Amino acid sequence: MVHIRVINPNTARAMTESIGHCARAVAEPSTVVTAVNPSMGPESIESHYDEALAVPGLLAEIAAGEAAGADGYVIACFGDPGLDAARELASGPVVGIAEAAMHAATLLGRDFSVVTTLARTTGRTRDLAARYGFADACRGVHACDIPVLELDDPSSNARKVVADLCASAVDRDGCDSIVLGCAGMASFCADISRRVGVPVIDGVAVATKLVESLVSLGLRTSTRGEFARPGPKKYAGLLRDFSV
Ligand code: 5HY
Repeated sequence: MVHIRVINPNTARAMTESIGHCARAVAEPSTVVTAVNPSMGPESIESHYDEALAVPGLLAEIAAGEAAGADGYVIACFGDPGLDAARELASGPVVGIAEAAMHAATLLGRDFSVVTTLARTTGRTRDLAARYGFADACRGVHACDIPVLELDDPSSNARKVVADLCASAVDRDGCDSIVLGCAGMASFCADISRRVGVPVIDGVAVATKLVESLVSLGLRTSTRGEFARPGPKKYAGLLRDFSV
């Protein structure tokens, strides 16, 4: 039995439920998926400020996972917030959904395009593509300009808007696959795949399977160097409880 803790780093419970549903849909029957979100932090992550303030809550959920015996973790936010810090804290593997989706895309073709939420997040997506070695493979990053929390609001028509943008991205960029740029788009994946004629990649599903595979292979983050557990240190003020 593998226990995976899927962490939605924002505080939107309904979104966490949807993410958990998508992760369980692809996990092995013997895998236990616990979908959680912090009780502190931003209700959605759409800026560098949001992302920075989401990290303490994310790390608190990693610490809670360690206490609960989790074998591995998925960071279910397309900015992969706090990924390095989470790897220092977790005894099992930690995979971000952007990292997972981009790796999968390059296993399925030469290049990919990303369809994300707000235009202001496209820079972060390009930073991650470069960090993961996919700057050349990332043909385009396209924003649908629908806020994260409106993606599951039927009146926003988000599913159609995102599908249309995926189809036009394939035409404009000539990319081999599409990466969905938000955990809130995970439930759109099957419909859009039927429509656009190229692989459409949801990072929640890929990251869940990657963590499951790494755990079943007995593989975890190397603790020899930069991802070794941080030494004891005092933290003051609001963060006083974050001493490790
Ligand atoms: C996400 N924000 O996946 C990102 C998407 C984005 O709250 N969950 C969020 O717009 O960067």
